[in-house]
Amino acid sequence: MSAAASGSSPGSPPGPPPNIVILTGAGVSAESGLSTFRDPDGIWQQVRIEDVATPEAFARDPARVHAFYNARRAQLPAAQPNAAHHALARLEREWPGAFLLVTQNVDDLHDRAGSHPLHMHGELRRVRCLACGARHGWDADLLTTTPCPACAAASLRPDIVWFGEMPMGMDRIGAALDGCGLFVSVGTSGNVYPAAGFVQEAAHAHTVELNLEPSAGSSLFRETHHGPATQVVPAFVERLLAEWTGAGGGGA
Ligand code: BJW
Repeated sequence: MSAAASGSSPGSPPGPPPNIVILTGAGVSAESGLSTFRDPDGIWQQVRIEDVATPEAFARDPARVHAFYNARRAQLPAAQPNAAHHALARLEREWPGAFLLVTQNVDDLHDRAGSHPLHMHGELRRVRCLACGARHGWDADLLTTTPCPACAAASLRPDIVWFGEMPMGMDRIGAALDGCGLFVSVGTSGNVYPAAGFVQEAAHAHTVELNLEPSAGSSLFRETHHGPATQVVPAFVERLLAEWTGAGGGGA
């Protein structure tokens, strides 16, 4: 967002910094080696949503669902945060206004880069007990026989939001969208709701899409930059910080 776009004249102070909401999707982790969902080599080309990502699939064949998430959890240690994750962590650290990073991703790469994301679709490294409701950090494989550390029932499920389930943190996200002056969507195809509707909820704000290619809702954004996340995100963050804080220069 340029000072001109915010309403101030060239050369004048840009005014108070806008509150920011960033939404990320699988594209931000693609260059870290984690597959996206809907690209030609994406996860939904290998497995059917109906077999692994619905409550009905888990009720029908929990071992199949556990195997899918065990395999994805096991990929995490070898994946490293990339320049886009690091740039967003820097923005969170240095931004003088309110800032919320909302991610649809269930990986932990934002967290490992130093961000404090709201994981609206859950986390691979957490499980939840259907018997007692307790949540636990989890790095091992999960089996249908694994006992809950709190109540010992063999009723654990991945702490993931499947189709038909309510995403997490919706009240906090709604309030942040209402109060934001800048909404930025990074690496998401805009196919899955409610996240795909955030750009319309933030229509009062300056809205920016950073994605490899135009997303399903690209025309809804006021500003778009297309290219790999490791290039377009650091460049965007650099410009934003330089404009609003004078702190360009690529601090890590
Ligand atoms: C790059 C790049 C690079 C590549 N650099 N970019 C009919 C109409 C409207 C809605 C519905 C409907 N029928 C059902 C619904 C609701 C449903 C839904 O949206 N369905 C649609 C498919 C139509 N949604 C739900 O059920 C949600 N719950 C819900 O709606 O509750 C009710 C409610 C109502 C009102 C308010 C609030 C709630 C739950 C959705 C759960 C989604 N779960 C998944 C799987 C679980 C997690 C997991 O296993 O990992 O979450 S689906 C999957 O898609 C995953 C992702 O988080 C999500 C989004 O995918 P994402 O991140 O956009 O990935 P891709 O692959 O689609 O796109 C990647 C992008 O990156 C592409 O654009 C590439 O170009 C780009 N890219 N490389 C930059 N290097």
